[in-house]
Amino acid sequence: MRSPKCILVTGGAGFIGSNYLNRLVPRHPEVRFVNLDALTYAGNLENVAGLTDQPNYSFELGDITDSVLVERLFDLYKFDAVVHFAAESHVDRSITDPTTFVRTNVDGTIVLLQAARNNWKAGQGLFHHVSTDEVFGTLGPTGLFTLNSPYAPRSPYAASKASADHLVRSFGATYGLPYLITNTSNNYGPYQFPEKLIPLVLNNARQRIPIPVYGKGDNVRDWLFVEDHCAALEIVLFQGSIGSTYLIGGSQESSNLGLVKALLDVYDEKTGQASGHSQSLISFVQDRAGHDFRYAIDSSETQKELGWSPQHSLIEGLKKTVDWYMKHSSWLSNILDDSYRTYYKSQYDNR
Ligand code: NAD
Ligand code: TDX
Repeated sequence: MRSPKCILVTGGAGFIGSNYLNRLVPRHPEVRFVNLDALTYAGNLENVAGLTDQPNYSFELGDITDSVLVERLFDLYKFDAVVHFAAESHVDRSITDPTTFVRTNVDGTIVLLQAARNNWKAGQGLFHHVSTDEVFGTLGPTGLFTLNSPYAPRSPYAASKASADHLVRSFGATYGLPYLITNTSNNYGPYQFPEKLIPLVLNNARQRIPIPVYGKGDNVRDWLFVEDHCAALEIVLFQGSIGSTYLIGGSQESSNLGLVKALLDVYDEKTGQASGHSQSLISFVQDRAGHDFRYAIDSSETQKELGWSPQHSLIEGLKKTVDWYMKHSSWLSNILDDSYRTYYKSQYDNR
């Protein structure tokens, strides 16, 4: 069991990073957590508002591509670990603006790696890089991503994350940087920005506007409730074997259409509507360019080594998610500003 004293957590005001901090900060009072986040459209201080009074938590506003800032923070806090969530994370945005993805996901990662290299002797410190199963590309109707799957990213987002994974491993081999990499399937749950499928469906259902399903809705994703993901990341941080890659998935596959229908059933039930009431909002729209057909991940080795397994079935996770969004309608309303409306129009008008 390792015992880091001061951890730089990047992107901790985003969806997964905030769920991670909300879980770990109160559970590990002996560890100081410093959340470095640029508060892009996806970052939101409301997500970590409950942590501001915690003595072992601080927030630093800043960009991971700013090497002067990152070096200053290493100097100030003497980090002995980095947990790296910060990224541009939405595939559709990477299709319209790939350059921003390379800047944050590749350039930002190397700035952090260089700071770790400059501040830690070989074999010291820990760099935990949080990555995605999209680096492995797309699957056909059968089979699973495994640790032997070749890298074959197909979207600019996936390519930028794959580059970051390679850079992390190269720093391990070249400079002796102790690292861990986790590649995870689609997350969902509290605090997810309503550009991703599940919160977008809930937001549109709430507003009674069309729910866009790409193509025929037959693409498949493996869904993981974010609390289960964060539980795995916590074990990886304290117990993961240096130089290892852990695949983390929910083993809860669904076609997009099946998922949207199941989610709307939960939504209708919880809002007291007749069964099937919201299904008429489903609208099939032009497919995503280069749309990966299927993701599914074999996390059996991770489960065996870490003694972790996902605790939520898809339906349980969807129920908790709907409850959360219903209780936090002001969180959602605060996000639905002009920039969201502009984004939504650019993605979905005339699609
Ligand atoms: P998100 O988009 O919700 O949050 C990203 C956070 O990073 C935001 O708080 C944002 O302000 C911050 N950020 C962006 N650019 C930054 C910069 N240049 N400097 C500092 N901060 C910056 O993302 P998420 O869904 O929480 O994903 C977190 C990580 O997990 C990402 O690395 C993503 O690739 C990975 N991941 C996500 C999923 C998923 O389903 N969401 C699945 C697997 C892996
Ligand atoms: O409006 C939509 N309609 C639709 O049919 C949206 C936003 C999505 N989709 C489809 C595309 C995908 O097949 O739903 C599926 C899920 O889409 P997203 O929520 O955008 O996620 P995905 O593209 O699968 O990528 C996600 O999982 C892996 C995250 O965004 C990544 O950050 C993560 O690495």
